[in-house]
Amino acid sequence: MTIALGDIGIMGLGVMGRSLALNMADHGFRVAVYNRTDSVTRDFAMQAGPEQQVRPCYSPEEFAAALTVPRKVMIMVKAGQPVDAVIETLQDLIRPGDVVMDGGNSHFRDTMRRAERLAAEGVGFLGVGISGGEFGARTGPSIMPGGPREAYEAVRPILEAIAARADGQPCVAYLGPGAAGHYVKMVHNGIEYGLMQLLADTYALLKRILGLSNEELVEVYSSWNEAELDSYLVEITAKIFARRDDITGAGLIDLIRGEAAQLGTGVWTAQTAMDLQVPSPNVDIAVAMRNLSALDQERRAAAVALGSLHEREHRTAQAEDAAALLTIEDVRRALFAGMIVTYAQGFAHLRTASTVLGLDLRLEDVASVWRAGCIIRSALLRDIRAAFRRQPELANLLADRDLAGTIASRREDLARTVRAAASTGVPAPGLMAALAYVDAYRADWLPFNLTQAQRDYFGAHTYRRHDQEGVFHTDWFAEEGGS
Ligand code: NBP
Repeated sequence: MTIALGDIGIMGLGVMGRSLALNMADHGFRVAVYNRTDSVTRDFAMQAGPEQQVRPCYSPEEFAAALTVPRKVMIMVKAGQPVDAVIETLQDLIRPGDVVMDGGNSHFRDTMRRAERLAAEGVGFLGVGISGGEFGARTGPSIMPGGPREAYEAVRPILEAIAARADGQPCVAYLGPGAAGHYVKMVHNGIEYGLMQLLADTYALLKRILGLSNEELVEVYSSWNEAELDSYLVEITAKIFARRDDITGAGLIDLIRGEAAQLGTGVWTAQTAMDLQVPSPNVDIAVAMRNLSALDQERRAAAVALGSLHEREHRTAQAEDAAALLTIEDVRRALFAGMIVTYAQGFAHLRTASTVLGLDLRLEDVASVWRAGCIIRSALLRDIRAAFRRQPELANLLADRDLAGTIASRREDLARTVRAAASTGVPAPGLMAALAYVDAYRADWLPFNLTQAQRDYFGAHTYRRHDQEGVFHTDWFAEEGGS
């Protein structure tokens, strides 16, 4: 009996590889699979069952021979050195015209390097960001591919078939050359960090200032998810507060230690934004707060040394007044403003990166791809997409007519919420960063004439003037010496 050759192959049967293979098979594609550890492949083949169009392979040679030519291969292994190891394995088995995709969270600079290496051998290399976790990969992820256009066209029918759908359209689009796909995925994750920080802030305020119970939090976040805040992260937040522990029957959330871990994409987003000189304080603060959350022992010691303002009995009358003024509705409106600001920073980052790194991104397409399937999907992305459709070259979403109107109408809510947080000592750094960003972004005057003067004072770094063209330096010491 001859076995039909695979339409696509997946190397790496971890959480994501397994789910993508089954998703592809569901859509009628024949999938050859290979995993470094054979037992994983065997277990997966048993789980998939004979009716699935999945063909297990137990050597890279068998895997390469099991694919129709030109081959289409998706690497789905841990990012970093494992991706290079897999490419090394494939090197002698693939031919010019084949397409290799890396579906993991690879750093964009690694993707550039790998693309260059494989292009020299006539192999099309696509860096493909995939978001949605295990469930998304199985049922419809958001897919962010970048690389040679012809390589994308070769795999396009498969990616379009397995992607999530929003308004009937697949959440996948060719995003640009080189590492465009992995860059967009990195910024997606940075925005994810920023949004999660905002949600952590709102949880702290609702719990510690307004005293809401877990049951009340379920109701609040569920109702928020019904309107403009409709988003995956708000939805799962409500579900998390509802979850009871399997072992003790208590609310699970209260048993989880508040030490936030991270895998690196948030840090990469903050680092690259710094490199490109794009302000993205909501990503920066989210990374910083995860780091701070891990300093458990230090924070306990500091609570003794500095005193904790969180408990009611330690609050001043003024703090009580600010707390008494805060409403759930304020927090809701502040969160929505914070979300807009966080997306605005992410898209502004992509706008600059596109120019500097030649990614050739259409931000309308990015917003479109993020509408469903991914972790940062939200109803707001429809408005964001509309904004970039109206003005493809929009520098910052805060300058969009509609979104600017929304932010303007929420500024007071954001300020009231931040005021209550500051007065009571409940940290809400995401909301604070968002407010500062809005106020600084719209400011017609900022105090950096002073900064420039200081730089010139101690380092002769020069400055520019309002009243004359050119670059100036003042001999600051002359006056000191003379007086
Ligand atoms: P898993 O941790 O579930 O699986 C890792 C895979 O990498 C296994 O198949 C493992 O093979 C393979 N691997 C390793 Br580790 N080192 C290898 C090497 N040197 N050579 C060959 N194979 C090697 O990962 P995952 O969660 O499926 O994630 C895969 C990629 O997708 C990562 O880049 C991740 O960041 C990204 N991602 C994950 C999610 C998510 O929700 N999990 C979402 C979006 C993106 P073995 O079985 O032989 O050890």
